[in-house]
Amino acid sequence: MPVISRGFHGRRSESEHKLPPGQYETHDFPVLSAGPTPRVPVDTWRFKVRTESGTLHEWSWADFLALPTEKPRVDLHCVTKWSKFDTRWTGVSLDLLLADVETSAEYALVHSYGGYTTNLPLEDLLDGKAWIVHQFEGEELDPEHGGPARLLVPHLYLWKSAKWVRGIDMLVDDEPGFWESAGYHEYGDPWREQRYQGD
Ligand SMILES: Nc1nc2c(c(=O)[nH]1)N[C@H]1C(S)=C(S)[C@@H](COP(=O)(O)O)O[C@H]1N2
Ligand SMILES: [Mo]
Repeated sequence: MPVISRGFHGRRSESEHKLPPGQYETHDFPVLSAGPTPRVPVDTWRFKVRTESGTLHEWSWADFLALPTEKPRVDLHCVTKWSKFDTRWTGVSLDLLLADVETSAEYALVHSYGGYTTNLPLEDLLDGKAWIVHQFEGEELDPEHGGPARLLVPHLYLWKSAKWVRGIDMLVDDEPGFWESAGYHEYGDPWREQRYQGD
């Protein structure tokens, strides 16, 4: 184990402080998709929350657009080691979307159009930590980046931010999603470098 870190010898730049261990900064916006980009017309788009008792809460695109928005400015951290600082989004907080959802479940399984899934503790979607976003840098979200709408959970590695989101199931028992079943960490905190199972 090295006892002297590189940062010890000089002042760290502002952006180095924002970089979790093992990450580098990029100014690009890479596209990482496990399959083809689904094209989801907004007139058939639905966002559905299902509780552990089977109660369904459903939003059409018009319902979704009628909700008050927030404009999170956040840093993104991908498990493939790029980080992108100060990205600007527009969307609806999960606090608002889940406000009337009665559940005692502790886990969420997020579903996307195209079949992708990812799991996380329900509390990681609450308290101002997660949004369903439909704009990036003031423009409609590109299909490649998850348009018409994606989940944004910036405090976890970006694979948790499901693109083309279509719903969230509340689960009493945790269930791994797509990458979590393939050996990625079940939680994925970039600051603790939780890339793979056992990290
Ligand atoms: N539906 C869906 N969401 C997804 C993915 C995917 O393959 N399908 N890839 C994840 C991964 S691994 C990353 S790093 C980010 C990439 O988002 P971007 O393509 O907008 O950079 O989306 C995440 N969300
Ligand atoms: Mo990723």
